[in-house]
Amino acid sequence: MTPLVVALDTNVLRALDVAKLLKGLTFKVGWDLVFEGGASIISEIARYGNVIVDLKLADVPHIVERIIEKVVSRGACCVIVHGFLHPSIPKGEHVYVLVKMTAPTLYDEVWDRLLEKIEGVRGIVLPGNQPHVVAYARRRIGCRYRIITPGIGAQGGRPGDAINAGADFEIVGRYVLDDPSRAAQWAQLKPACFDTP
Ligand code: BMP
Repeated sequence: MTPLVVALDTNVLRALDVAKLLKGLTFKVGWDLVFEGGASIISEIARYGNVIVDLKLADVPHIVERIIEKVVSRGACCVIVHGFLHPSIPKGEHVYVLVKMTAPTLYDEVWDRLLEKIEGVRGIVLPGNQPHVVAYARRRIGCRYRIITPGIGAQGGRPGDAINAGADFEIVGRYVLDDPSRAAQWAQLKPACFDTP
């Protein structure tokens, strides 16, 4: 499977067009699209490929768990949850934990400690515009969890650099939305450990 997640941060019609055009890839649906299209946009996009829902959840466990259940029942494989919730992050195969962001945040001071504590989830989100961070994390966690990485293209990361550093999938929004034919740049790349998102 192509190790690319297309972040559909755009309007509903454009998102559906891009998903149709790039059928079979993985798509990320976030607040922007959910506010535009309602929660049903998740199942609409899921007709064209795997869907990761990125609401960057940050609430008490029973609320986060209820939202995960609703999102998964609409056809998403998984959901991104804020890592600062640790140790109250719900576990499970549907959960991706945000460990460090592409922009400067307080995660920069704790991400390596947080990394050591993550367990029982599907994977983690790390900044693809910082391949050294990805390489460090992959060395630490081995192939226990997936690593998916935004920050490619518009935020400075080069296509393939995070995958070569140990990521499984790169998350790309504007660079691919501006010209969907650029998705071909990921066709020959191989994920470090997992070939499903
Ligand atoms: P773009 O490729 O257009 O910069 O979009 C990046 C996408 O990845 C956005 O959907 C954004 O919410 C997400 N993202 C990010 O940019 N940095 C992070 O640290 C975590 C993210 O989920």
